[in-house]
This record gives sequence, C-alpha cells and structure tokens, in this order.
Amino acid sequence: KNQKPCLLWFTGLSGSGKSTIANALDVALHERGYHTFLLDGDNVRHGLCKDLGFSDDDRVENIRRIGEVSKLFADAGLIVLSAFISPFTSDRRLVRNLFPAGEFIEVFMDTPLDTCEDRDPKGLYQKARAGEIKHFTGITSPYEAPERPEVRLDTSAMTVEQCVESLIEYLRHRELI
Ligand code: GGZ
Repeated sequence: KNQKPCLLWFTGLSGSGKSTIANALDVALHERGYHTFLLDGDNVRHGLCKDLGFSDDDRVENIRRIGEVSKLFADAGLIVLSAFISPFTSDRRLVRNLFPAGEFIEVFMDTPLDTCEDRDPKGLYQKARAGEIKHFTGITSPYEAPERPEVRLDTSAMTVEQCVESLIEYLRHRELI
C-alpha cells in the first residue's frame, strides 16, 4: 500500500492521552495495511534511555535520542508514531528539523491539566503534589505548549475514535497515506 514516511510527534502532559491515541492510531493504520512503528515511554525509557531521569538536561537528551531513532525508522520507510511529553519547544524544533517539510506532524494533546490530574492513572500527580516526585511536568516542571501544532486534540472533548479519525483524515489530506 502507498505510504510516505513521516513522523507523528505526540506531545502533551502526563495523562493527556498521548500513548492511548498513538496506540489506537497504530492499530488503525495496521488494519488498513500501512507499515508503522510506535515509540513511547514503555519501550524507550526502559531501554535506550534507561540512564536518563527527568531533569531538564535528561529530558533534552531523551528527546534528542528519540528524534534520531524516529528519523532512522522513517528512513526505513515507516510511518513513525512517537509519544513523549517533550515539554520544551526547542527540543521539538530540533526533531522537526531532522525531517523534510511536511513529514513532521506535531500532534498537541491539548487536554486540560485538571482532566489529566483527575485521571491520574498511575497516581503520579498525587505523588507530585505531595512532594514525593520532583520535577513533575505541569506541577513542578514546565510544559511549553506548541503554538502552531499541525494537529490539536483534546481528549476531554473527543473520543479515542474521533481522535484517530481526525489523524487519519489529516494523513490522507496531506497524501501521506
Ligand atoms: C513527568 C514523569 C516524571 C516526571 C515519571 N515528570 O504518564 P506516564 O508517567 O506514563 O508518562 C510519564 C513519563 C514521561 O516520560 P517522557 O519520556 O515522555 O518525558 S520527557 O518527554 O519529558 O522526557 C510519567 C512518567 O514518565 N514520569 N516521572 N518527573 N513524567
């Protein structure tokens, strides 16, 4: 099936839905016969980046490595889906600049902090509020929201299916699939 290599870069707070939507899109693209590769905390922070924590410097290095790996997989012809908080605009720009125009798609998970904190699936916000986790994004560490993302999704207002549908529509519109 015809596809153009590209990188869908999901950025947003913990609990904003990055992994959920990236996983659901991965499944949907597979069902349609496209070749994809998904990178998220589960397969990166335990391996490639297991020497890194959550200081500003470590996050910068985390995103740098992930950007380079994403580029390698795109060079192999895949549609790459990467889901990381990536809180700093400058790091996201560095990744963007690894790709030809139109092949880096920034997907901003614009779910309100209140909703993310209510969800708190791993109890991390509660721990951050209690001071048990330092440098927690949105609480004690900054998140620089993208100003001009290619796609903006708010999972407090849209279902998973609606988010996936709008991403597939975007990819079709840009003739990437
Ligand atoms: C933010 C943290 C932290 C701190 C652990 N700050 O919701 P999760 O649990 O499953 O996903 C979060 C993940 C963030 O890793 P990333 O590699 O995406 O971060 S970054 O792009 O900023 O490098 C969260 C968990 O790790 N986690 N401690 N202090 N998130």
